[in-house]
Amino acid sequence: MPFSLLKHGLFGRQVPRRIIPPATPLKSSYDVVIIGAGAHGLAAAYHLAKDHGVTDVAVLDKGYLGGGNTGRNTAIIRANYLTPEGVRFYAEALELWRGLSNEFEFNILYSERGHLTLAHSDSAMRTMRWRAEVNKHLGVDSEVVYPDEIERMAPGIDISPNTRYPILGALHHPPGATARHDAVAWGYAAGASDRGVDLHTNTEVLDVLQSNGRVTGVETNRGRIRCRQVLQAVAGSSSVVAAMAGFRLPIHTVPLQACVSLPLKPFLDPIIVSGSLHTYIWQTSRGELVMGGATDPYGLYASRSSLEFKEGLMANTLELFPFLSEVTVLRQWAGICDMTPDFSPVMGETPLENYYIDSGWGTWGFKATPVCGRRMAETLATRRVPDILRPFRLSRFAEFDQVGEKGAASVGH
Ligand code: PYC
Repeated sequence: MPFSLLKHGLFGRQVPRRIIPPATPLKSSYDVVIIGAGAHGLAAAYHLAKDHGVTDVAVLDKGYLGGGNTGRNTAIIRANYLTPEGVRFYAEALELWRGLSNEFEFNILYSERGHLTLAHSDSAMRTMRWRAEVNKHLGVDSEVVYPDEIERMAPGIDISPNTRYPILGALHHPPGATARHDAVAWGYAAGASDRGVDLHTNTEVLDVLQSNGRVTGVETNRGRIRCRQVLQAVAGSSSVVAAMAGFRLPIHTVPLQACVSLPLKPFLDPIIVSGSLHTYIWQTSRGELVMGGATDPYGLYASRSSLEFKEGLMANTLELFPFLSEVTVLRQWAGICDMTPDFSPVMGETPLENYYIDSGWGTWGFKATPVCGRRMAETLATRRVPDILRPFRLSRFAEFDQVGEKGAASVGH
């Protein structure tokens, strides 16, 4: 809980605070242009200003603040990855998540509820043991648990051995959490704007300008902007914008659908994931069930929903929680995922000098927001890629040095 909330509660005085920043005029030049006003771009702007005093920054977005994947993900936070590079990176994110409400003086509804990744086969159990050991080695709390314990944590789950995919065990990750995704974007936006960053919505980048292999600015639907550095943070459109900058990314782009039910009486604390059943589910503080499954099996830049997805997801979810059969689905939507071959992100330098990327976030981008913002800001401000980001460099694909995280994806692919 933010300390300010406690203070206002005790003293009964609360000064109203403007969360969404006011519009500012678009200047013809900035030190830094950030393309994409999702949570990652806004977090980078916030840290540039707060940690490095770099405030001549414009964040541009073709739509509204947090209107892309930031507002379309299912808000799950965890650090129970498979590779040491991945675990180290997401562990830093967890540390930052815990302090964010206080830092913003604004409640992002961060809720540590635990995360269970179910295993339905011997090989899945082996992967869970592997992940638990790598996690613990790096100080991340994860342990393998067995069906009785799973049933205690998730009452109503079917642990009987007679199902299509009996539950043999799970990776239990107590720090697994959720947060209000819009609030995260608003918190970073307000913090960046308070420190002098300009946020320009409805401002679409149409081209990236360059000279002698170096970025010099961007062309937008509102005119040309000159700048010294650019950060591209446009989940779902990474290849399209990179093409404007003149390079290719090893990314294919697919939709990921999700849905939410009408509210139910609270019964489920942890986040439950089943890779074999292609389903994950958690319950919000209002009682709704947030559910999702596998990515759509075709490349597409559209965010429409399908009945086929909903039918498949419900059939699989009911195998885990048969008593939910009368629950009504309230709303369904999709986000657009930039998938990399090794299921790890691409961050850092590009073939175009002073043009940096924060991309390849597939189905795991929200949880990385704070660390990504902090470390991408550091990269731009110091012009040096920090060690924690180095494994995720674009050149790793040409160097045959991939960071294989498919075994830790919560979503079927
Ligand atoms: O990686 O935890 C995850 C996740 C959950 C839903 C989509 N991705």
